[in-house]
Amino acid sequence: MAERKEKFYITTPIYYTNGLPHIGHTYTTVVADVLRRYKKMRGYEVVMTTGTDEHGVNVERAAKKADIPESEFVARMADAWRSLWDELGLTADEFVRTTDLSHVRTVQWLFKLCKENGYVYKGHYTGQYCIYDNAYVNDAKPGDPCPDCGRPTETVTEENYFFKLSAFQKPLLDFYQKFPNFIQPETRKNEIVSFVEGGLKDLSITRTTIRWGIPVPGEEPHVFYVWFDALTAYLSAVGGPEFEKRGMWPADVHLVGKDIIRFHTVYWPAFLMAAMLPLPKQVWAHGWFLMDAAKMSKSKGNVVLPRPIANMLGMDALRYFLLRDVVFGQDGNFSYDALVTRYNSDLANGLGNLASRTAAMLEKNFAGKIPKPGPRLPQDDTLAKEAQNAIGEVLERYDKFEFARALETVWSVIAAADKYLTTEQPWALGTSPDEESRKAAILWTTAELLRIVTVLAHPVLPDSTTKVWHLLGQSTLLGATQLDGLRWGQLTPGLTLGKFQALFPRVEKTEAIERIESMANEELNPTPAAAPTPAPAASTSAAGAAAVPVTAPAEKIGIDDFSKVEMRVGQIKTAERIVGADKLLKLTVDIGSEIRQICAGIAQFYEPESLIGRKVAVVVNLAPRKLRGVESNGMIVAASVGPEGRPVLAGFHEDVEVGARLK
Ligand code: ME8
Repeated sequence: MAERKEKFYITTPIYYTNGLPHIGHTYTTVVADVLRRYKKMRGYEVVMTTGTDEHGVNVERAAKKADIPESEFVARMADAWRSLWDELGLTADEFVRTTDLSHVRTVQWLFKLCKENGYVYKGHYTGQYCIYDNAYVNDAKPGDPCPDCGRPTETVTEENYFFKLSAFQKPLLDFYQKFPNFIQPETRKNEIVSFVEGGLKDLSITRTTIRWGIPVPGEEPHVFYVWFDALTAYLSAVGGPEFEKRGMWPADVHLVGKDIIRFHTVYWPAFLMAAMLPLPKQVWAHGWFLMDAAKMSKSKGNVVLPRPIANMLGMDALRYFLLRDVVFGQDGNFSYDALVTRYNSDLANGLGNLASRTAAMLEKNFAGKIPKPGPRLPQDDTLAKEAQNAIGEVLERYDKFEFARALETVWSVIAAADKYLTTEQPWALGTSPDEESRKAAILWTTAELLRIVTVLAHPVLPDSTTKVWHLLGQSTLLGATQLDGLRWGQLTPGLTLGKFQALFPRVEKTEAIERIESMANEELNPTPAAAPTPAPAASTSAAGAAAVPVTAPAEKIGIDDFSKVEMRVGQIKTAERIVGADKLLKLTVDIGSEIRQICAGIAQFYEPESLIGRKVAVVVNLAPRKLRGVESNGMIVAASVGPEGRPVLAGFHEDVEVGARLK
């Protein structure tokens, strides 16, 4: 029987459902995804989990405001979180919802174990509570603000079940000492150790003032207090009471933001110690992404959204920026300017340019095949050594969660290759046998370096490296490549290059930022006119309009209504594709009185060049709007054909004058 691989279990926090993911949540989830891919490439059996934290007062209030039952409210929110993660390629192996029955059972089971072992008792508690952060504020007096969010705390007195946290001061301190890597980074560890040394108070773990929570069996109206409920999700995700069967618990790393480190390094191990269950191996607390020096938060309204960035620059670009620009563990400022600068310099000019140059030279000189290298010169060996050394260095850095430094090393190899090409100038060599042989050595060396870089960068840039992998003629699954077997010299001569696919088209900074911001604005303040993904409707429609499936005959309208729509004959002057919007073409259209810029959702069916000069029907009095961040001033009319709604532009069989009105 094959031996079971060593396991690695990674978690992200389970996120609150009172809003949608911003860059901060995306950061933690991206890091988890990078680790998941990396550990697989190191031969581990990996499970990564995320999920939603769905109980508590905030949800009760939000559901009431939305006038829907709590269960429906959280179901919608959980769907939205899950589908955004899917869209961004951040699909976890398990997605836990705290309203899942399996989770409910796990929480009740954990409570029973803690109670049976004598660590739970009933008492009364009065304290200042922040309902936004779901936490009592220790030592706060009535009227004091919450130190985290600054909003007023509320005085709460109630009968609670208490957890004897005070009994765990010494066991926790011993544990931190025995496992010095449990809390990362080191600075956070010192903080937690002094907090625990300062003494621990018992903790209220049930509430009677909240309805929307997991019931304490036989003790209604007690429901579990959020942290006892939420933290247990890590165990529910991998089997709950039957965790041994699945073999994934304990977690190898809980990834969290520094805001919730105390819950993870004090409460959580104490609960598990009380229940005599295995403890997680590590809690890694990263810093915050700040916007204008303040923590990004939904309540402050200073959030950056991931989707517009992914739409404009690609998800790989966002992943790269998040990991490259900030030292993992420290706070970092988010700026679109820095994002786009990195994109152009490191991705478009760096990796993208090296891949396209190499492919073009191989195409031209070796009919699109990897050549057999001629005799090596010392400079080839120097580059080879640099790439080979980078392998060990990058793995070490990934292992230490030094993502920025790992990428820095990979990019130093890319820079060395650029320099090598500039010095060796393969394009200046002629066609004599010696020169051909030298060319082969140079281009094989460059392609081999590109292969190494591709494998090393894969955990961070999964999509673009997969394209480069196929470009290099590799037929294996890149994500299954084992990093431990990666060596210089494994690129087989004779392989035929795959199709070149654009990786990171250069973008103009101001325009890119404007479009990202505009898309974010559309997402935060949706208007019916601003359809996020234009798709043709199921009947005659305007290309570029939102899909409105026609299920019943349209309501009859009078001529007055019809005459409100001003349609004119237009002639397309220019047409181009839009970076970051696969379905849209940007057109300029002469409508007689002026030239208009109009976006049309026809890019998958019409080549831009084929449209120049074509006469089309244009709705000219439609309010201007932005599609994928590009201004569109009017709408081109098209029929929508077949099940996939292929747009067919409406046109004229006789010559018509530009600007003529359609009636
Ligand atoms: O705390 N910068 O959920 P939450 C970096 N449900 N990371 C950030 C961030 C920022 N500006 N904002 C949020 C909860 N995060 C609880 C957790 S776990 C058992 C229960 C990330 O929706 C970071 O990982 O407030 C932080 O810890 C988490 O989102 C908080 O998410």
